[in-house]
Amino acid sequence: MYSVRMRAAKGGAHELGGLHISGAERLAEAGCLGDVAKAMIERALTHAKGKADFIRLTIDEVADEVRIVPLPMIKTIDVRDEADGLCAAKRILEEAGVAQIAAERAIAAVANGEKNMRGAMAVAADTGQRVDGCGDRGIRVSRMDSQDEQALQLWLSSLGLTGIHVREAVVLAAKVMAAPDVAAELCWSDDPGYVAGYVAAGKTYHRITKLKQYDSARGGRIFFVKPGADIEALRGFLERQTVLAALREAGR
Ligand code: WAQ
Ligand code: MG
Repeated sequence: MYSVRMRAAKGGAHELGGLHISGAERLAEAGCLGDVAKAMIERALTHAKGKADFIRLTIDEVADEVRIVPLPMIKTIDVRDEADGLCAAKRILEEAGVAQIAAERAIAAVANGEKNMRGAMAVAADTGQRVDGCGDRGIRVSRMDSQDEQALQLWLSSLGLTGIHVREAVVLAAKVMAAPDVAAELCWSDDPGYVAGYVAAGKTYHRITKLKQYDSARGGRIFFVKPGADIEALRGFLERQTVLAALREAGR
């Protein structure tokens, strides 16, 4: 099996100040690499945020042991507007043990950040202080995929959920929820036309139908980590451990 990762930017490479356009990560057998790579390149060239002028594709064989993790349950919370959505997000975060100040700081960091990151910020669940030390890049979760893509697609469509955003987000959230010391994750897309986001905590992916205004290109991800967490171990798991997310593991 191979890990395939893509990151694309406009105005030059990310590390040279380019604007992040799109990223993707999959696991694939050798025979599927061409198709997976092709789909990723197309995505970078046809993205709503603009046409990438920098595309970095990385493919490497997965040699280490693969961990199977459960997919979360999905619960949709229908909200009127983004203010209601953010209220719902704060409530769920607090139930997950995130301090109010930490939730508010994190939301402000995503909503007002002057530049979108290609990765996620890790912040302390008690204070909201940034703990990852990864700067503009953040922690990029990779080396994950579904264990059975067809089963995942069937399950999502049975819930009325189609489209790539949810599919990718639940797989990512499954890995994040299996990580050591993560209390919760908050995310909303940077795609201007995609306003839904989620809070993942415990075994549940709480979809919130509006977390930002339509047409806004501001989005991001925050991992709330428990006090005393080993950040290097967390980052190692999120960036390097190969993970397959499974329905069966979740008892469904
Ligand atoms: N690792 C860490 N952070 C990431 C990753 C990753 N692999 N991929 C994206 N991010 C961060 C990065 O800061 C992006 O700017 C931000 O998240 C948003 O990424 O159920 O599409 O890929 O309908 O635009 C939520 C689905 C979709 C809600 C979220 O995020 C639903 C989405 P995007
Ligand atoms: Mg995006």
